[in-house]
Amino acid sequence: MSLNLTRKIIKAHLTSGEMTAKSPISIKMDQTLTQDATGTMAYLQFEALGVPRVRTELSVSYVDHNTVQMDFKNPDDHIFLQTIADKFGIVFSRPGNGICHQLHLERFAKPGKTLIGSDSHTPTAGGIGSMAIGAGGLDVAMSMAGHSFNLKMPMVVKVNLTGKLQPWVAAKDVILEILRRETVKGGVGYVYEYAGPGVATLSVPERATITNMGAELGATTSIFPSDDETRRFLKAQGREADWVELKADPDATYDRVIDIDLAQVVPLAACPHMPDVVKPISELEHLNVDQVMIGSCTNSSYTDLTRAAQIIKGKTVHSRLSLGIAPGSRQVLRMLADEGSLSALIGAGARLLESACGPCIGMGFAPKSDAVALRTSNRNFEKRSGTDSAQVYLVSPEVAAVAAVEGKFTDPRKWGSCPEVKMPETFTIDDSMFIFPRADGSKVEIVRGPNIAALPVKEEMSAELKGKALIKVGDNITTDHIMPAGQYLPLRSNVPEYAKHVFEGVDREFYKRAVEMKKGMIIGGDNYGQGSSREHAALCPMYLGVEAVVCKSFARIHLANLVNFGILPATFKNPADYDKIDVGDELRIDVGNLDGELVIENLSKGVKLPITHTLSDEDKVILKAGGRLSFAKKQSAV
Ligand code: MIC
Ligand code: SF4
Repeated sequence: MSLNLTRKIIKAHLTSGEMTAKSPISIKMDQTLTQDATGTMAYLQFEALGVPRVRTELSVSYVDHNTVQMDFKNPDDHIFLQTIADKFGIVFSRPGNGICHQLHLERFAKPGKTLIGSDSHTPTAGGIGSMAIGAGGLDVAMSMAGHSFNLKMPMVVKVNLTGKLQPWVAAKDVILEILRRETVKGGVGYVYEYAGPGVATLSVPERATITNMGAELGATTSIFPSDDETRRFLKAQGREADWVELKADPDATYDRVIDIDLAQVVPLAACPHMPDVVKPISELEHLNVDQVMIGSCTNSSYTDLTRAAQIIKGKTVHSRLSLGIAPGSRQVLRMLADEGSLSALIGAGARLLESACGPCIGMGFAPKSDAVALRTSNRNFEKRSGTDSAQVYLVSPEVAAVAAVEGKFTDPRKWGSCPEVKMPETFTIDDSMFIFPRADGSKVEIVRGPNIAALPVKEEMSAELKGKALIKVGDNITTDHIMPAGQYLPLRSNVPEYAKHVFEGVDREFYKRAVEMKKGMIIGGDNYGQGSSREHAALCPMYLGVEAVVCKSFARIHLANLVNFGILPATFKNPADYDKIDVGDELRIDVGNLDGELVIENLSKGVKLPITHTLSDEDKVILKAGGRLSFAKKQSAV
């Protein structure tokens, strides 16, 4: 039977289940990655599983999110992560080495391999033909311990690329065009598989920009074939031996097809405050710009920054704004320095930021009040930049660089000839900021500073969930709304402290109310929990006594995280019933039989509303046990 690429890789890694759309399957994960903001919790959970050493082909722990060291908390996390990596056989990427997704693409990702990462942009590695999936830290911990990863068999969208990008049009514009058509929830349950003659015209970093932002579609992952271009990239990284050819069978079938003629794509921007609010730059030219940021895991590659350098070389950044640059890795930074591009950027007045996530996650370089900020990153959720009133637009490095000089949105196609940047034949390879683990780590002592708090655990689920509606939110609520990052990132390994900020940006009284009411439920709209993989958006509400989230629909990773932490994820059978619950209403769900018909009873209003779920049999057992960790521990005890 002829197969598309997604089904081929899944088939080669399938450990249980049928490859029928939406049915539960398990796949073996070859590689794992974590970053520091999700990693501390993932490794605490891995430790609790009691496995002496990781059971993957490769596991890497990156430090890239919490690099602003305002006090002991972040450096304490770093040394905890370093020692735990050494003990359990994990490669450790030291702070300063770069952003996890850029680094993984450069040094470790392999075509045809599976990768699970505790970060929603793990699909960046799909640019090299890896089946790379973002998940909560606990799922990554389970994979490190040798367990298969559970998911619903995805449907596959073929993105048929034809033609070639015009000058000044970038890979970023391609994914923005797809977001414009598909929306931030259009990809839930799908893998976006790229095919067609246009694929060969895109370099691996360009492909990775597209697969990276596939996360914004809500997709399970995105993937490109592995072809001669992939081989050239791997060869330039000194890794030609990692190359294998991979493509769909010629008569493979797909669940949907999208056609994109690359030649028709124009420079675009995602406007405040969602990645799918997309407009052509030509319609935004009336807007002055107050800040420009080139970096993040989406557009911080060698070619991205070299092109930006060529655009602004010899000019000065407009007096109205600040330009920040954050090269994605040490490799990128060194090559920029060695080839003179760094000097061109600094000469034009760019402010050099660390090779880390930084401003993308509200860690420094916040815009001024009401600022129009142009960023090459992937998320422009309200308040994420650290400034509540900022208006963040997501654009290509080309558009960003031109705006940095002009001081306003400018269609770059008016700007003369677009600089040509060739992919290097050889990248500067220097792995000295990776620490490779010793063969036997059993004697290594794990260093735990005071910021590493104990793991909270939940008791078994009772047969009846009862409590008040603690909050009622609308559609497309992100995990940034639920569990803000930015200034609170240093609290990631300290749940009791971090939990004080649940829903803070939406409703300042949430924490107080949840503590007073002890138990409760969350009522949500469509695509609840979209965005990041942070499991704290489930773990901290669980810590505050949230027992169920009832909404119109869920984002994939958050749904899995709720199950992992013993919170019932249910959806209204009739979406209009959302209107029949208000904050403060007394609610009840009988969960004695999760296989039967479920209702949420609004005791305050005297109505019974039918609800449903998509839980697998295993999920039901996990929920009953109080979450995946309690379940796994029970299993290993028998
Ligand atoms: C993000 O971009 O929101 C993050 C920070 O990288 C998250 C992970 C986290 O919250 O630590 C993600 O995308 O998963
Ligand atoms: Fe880091 Fe931003 Fe990428 Fe998340 S989206 S991994 S915060 S650079």
